[in-house]
Amino acid sequence: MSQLIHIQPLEPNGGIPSPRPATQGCASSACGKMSDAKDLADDIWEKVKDHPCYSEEAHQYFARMHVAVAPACNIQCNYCNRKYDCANESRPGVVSERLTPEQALRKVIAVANEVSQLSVLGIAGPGDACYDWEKTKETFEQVAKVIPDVKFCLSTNGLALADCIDDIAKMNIDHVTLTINMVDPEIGAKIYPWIFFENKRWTGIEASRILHERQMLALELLKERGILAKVNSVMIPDINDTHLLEVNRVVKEKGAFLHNIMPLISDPAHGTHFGLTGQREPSHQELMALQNQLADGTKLMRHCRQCRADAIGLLGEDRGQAFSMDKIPETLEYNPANRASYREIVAQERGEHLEQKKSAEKKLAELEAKPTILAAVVSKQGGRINQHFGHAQEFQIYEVSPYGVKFISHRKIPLYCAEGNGDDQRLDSIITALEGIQAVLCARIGDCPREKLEKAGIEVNVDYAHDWIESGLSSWYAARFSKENRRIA
Ligand code: CLF
Ligand code: SF4
Repeated sequence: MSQLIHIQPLEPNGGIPSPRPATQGCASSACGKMSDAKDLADDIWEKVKDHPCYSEEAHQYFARMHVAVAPACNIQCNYCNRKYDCANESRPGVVSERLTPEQALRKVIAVANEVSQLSVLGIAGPGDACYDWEKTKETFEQVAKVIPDVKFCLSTNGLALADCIDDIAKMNIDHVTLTINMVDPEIGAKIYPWIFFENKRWTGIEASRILHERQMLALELLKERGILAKVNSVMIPDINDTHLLEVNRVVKEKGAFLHNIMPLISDPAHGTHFGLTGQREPSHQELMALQNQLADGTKLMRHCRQCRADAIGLLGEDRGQAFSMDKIPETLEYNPANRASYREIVAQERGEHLEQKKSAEKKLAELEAKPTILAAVVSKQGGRINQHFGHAQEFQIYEVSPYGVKFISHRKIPLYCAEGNGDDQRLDSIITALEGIQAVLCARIGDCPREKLEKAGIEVNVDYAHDWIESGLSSWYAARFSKENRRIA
C-alpha cells in the first residue's frame, strides 16, 4: 500500500486542504501528464488538465461552478419543461436562483475565496448560454477582470452559436459543450417539437433539419477557431439510442474532442413531455453497453454527473445551497491565496498518482490471463479509496483486468447511514444498484451492510483504505487471482 498521504476533504465552510510533507511526486504543474492524456498534444493537455469535465483525472481534484444567468431558450426539448434547469447540462431539480451578471460576479468571488478547488466557471443555462448571449458575455467579461485564471466554459444546443462565435473566440473560451441528440431530422422530430429561429417558430422535421444544420455549422466553427468541443447526447431508449452510434461517427468526423452520453431523466414528477408520456430511461447496463460500443470512437466522457445549472463544487457534490445570494455580502474582494496553495498541493499529488498508476499497470500486466471484473469504489475525492460505505452517495465503477484499471461510470445510491443509523430499505436499493458488480472497496463498513452485501454475492474489502484507487484495485485483484489464492470470479 502507498503512503497514507491524501488530500483532505474541505470543511463545509471552505478552506484549503492541510499542507502535508513533500512526496515522491513532481512539484511542477507542467509535469505529471496523466494517463487519460497519453495521446494529447501538449497545448490540448494544457487546456484540459484542470477541467473537471474534460479530464477524467482532473475531476478528482478540481471543481466547477455554474452561474444561472441565461434563462431564455430557443428550442423545446421533450425532456425539459422549463420549470427546471436545462436538462441538456443538468438534472431537473428545484428552480434555480436566476442571477444578473453583477450578482454572478459576487457569487463567483465568494466561491473562489472558499472553494480552493475551483478551476472552471461554466454557464449552462438554465436556458441556452448562446441564445441569452448578452448576459453570458457580460458575466464572463466581469469575472475575467477579477479572476483572470479561471477557465470559462459554456453549454448550448448550438442553434445560436454561429451568432456569437467571434465573441467566444475573442474571450479565450476554450471549452464549449454542444448537446447533439441526432443527425437525422426524422429522429429529431421525436425529440424537439419546435425551435425558434430567425424570428420564426418552426415545427416538425423542418425544425429538426435547421437545428441539425446549425449544430453541424457550430462544430465546424469551433474546430476552425481551435476551441475544444464536447458533445453531450441524451440517450433516449427506442428513439435515439442506436442512432447515437451514427451521431458519434459524425461528431468525431467534425472534430469533437469528447463525447458524453447521458441517460435520459424522465421522472413523471418533473412534468416533462417524456415524463408524462411514459418514455422510459435507459438502465445502467444499456448505457454501459452503448458506451462500450463507442469505446474506439471519439474520446468518451464517462464521469458526467448531469449537474444543475447552478451547481458548485467537485462533480458529484453540490454546494450551491451554501452560496445562495442571501448569504453573499454586498461587497467582497477576491483573495487568490487559497486557490494558489491548493494548486501546489495538487501538482505534487498528481505526480505521485501518476507513479502509482504506472506501478498498478505493471503489477496487472504480470498476471497470466484472468477474467475482467467490475468493482465499485467508494471515494470522497482525490482519487483515493477514502470514504465510509455508509456515507457514500455514489459508487465509482472500475473495470479491472490484466490490461489495467479503467474507470467505467458512477452510480448514484441513497445514503445508507443517516444520523448514525443504517437504513435497511436503502441498503436494498444500494444492492440493486450494484447489479453486475463483483466487489466493493471502501475505507470502512459496518458489520450489518457487509453481511448483507456478501449474502448478495458481493465481496467487500477495506484493506486498501486511503490507498490510490488504481493501486488498491490492482493489489486486490492480484491477491484475488494470485496462484496461492486462486478463486473463480
Ligand atoms: Fe459545466 Fe458543462 Fe462546462 Fe462542465 S458541467 S458547462 S462542461 S463546467 Fe460536466 Fe456537469 Fe456533465 Fe456538464 S459533469 S453536466 S459535462
Ligand atoms: Fe430545456 Fe435546455 Fe432543451 Fe432549452 S436546450 S429546452 S433549456 S433542455
